[in-house]
Amino acid sequence: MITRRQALRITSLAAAACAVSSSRIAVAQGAVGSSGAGAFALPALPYGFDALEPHIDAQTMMIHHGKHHAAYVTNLNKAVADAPELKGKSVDDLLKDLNSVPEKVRTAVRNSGGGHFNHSLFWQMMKKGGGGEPSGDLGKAIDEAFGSYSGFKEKLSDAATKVFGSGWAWLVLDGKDLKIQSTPNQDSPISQGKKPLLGIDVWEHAYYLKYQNKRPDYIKAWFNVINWDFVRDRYSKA
Ligand code: MN3
Repeated sequence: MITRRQALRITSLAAAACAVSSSRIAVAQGAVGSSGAGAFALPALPYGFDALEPHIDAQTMMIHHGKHHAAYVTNLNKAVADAPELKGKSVDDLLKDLNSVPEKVRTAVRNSGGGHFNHSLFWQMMKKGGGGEPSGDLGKAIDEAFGSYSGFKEKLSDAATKVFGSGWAWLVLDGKDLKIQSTPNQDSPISQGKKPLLGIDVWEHAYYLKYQNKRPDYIKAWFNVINWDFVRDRYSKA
C-alpha cells in the first residue's frame, strides 16, 4: 500500500520525468555533437511507469529512469564536453574502445557512458505482459547453449544473485556463442567485444523500494517482464 504522501511524490516525480522525456529527442543513444555538452539525451521510457507492476513498481521505475539514468546522461555530457576530440562519437563507439578515450575522462565515460548505454537497453528489454519462453532461432540457441530454458533461467539467476555489490548479469553473444556473464558497476559487455542481448540491473536502486534486501525475489519477478521480441530481434541482427 502506498500512502497519500508517497502518491503525491510519485505524481510530482512522474510530471518531472514526463517533462524531461518530452522536451528531449527520444533517441536511445545520441552522439557527441558539435556543442559537446548536451549531446546525449535521456530516451523516453517506452511504456508507462506502472507498466511493469506488480513485478517492478512504478515508484522504482520513475526514480530509476528519471533520476538515475538521467544522472548518467548528465555526467556523460559533462565528461565529453571536456574532451572535444570525442566529437561525433556515439556511446557505442566510446564504450567499444575505451582506450581511445582520453585518460582524463575515461573513468567518467566508462561509468556514465556505460550507465547510459546499459539503461537505454534495459528499458527496451522489458515490457508489460512480457516473460514466457523465447521462440524461434533464439529459443533453439538457448536450448543448445544451456540445455533448456529452465537451465538458462537458473544460470542467469545465479549470475545475477552472485554479483557482489552493484552490477549487471547478462546474456551475451560472444562471437557466435551465447554466454552468461556479469559485469561490475556500469561496465558493459560491449567494452569486451561482446553483444549484450539481455541484461538485468541488480544495483539496489533497481529493486530496493519493493524488495529491500531480497534480491533473489526481484530476479525471479523480473523474468515475468522480459521483452523476448526485443531480445530476439537483437539476436537475429547479430
Ligand atoms: Mn540502474
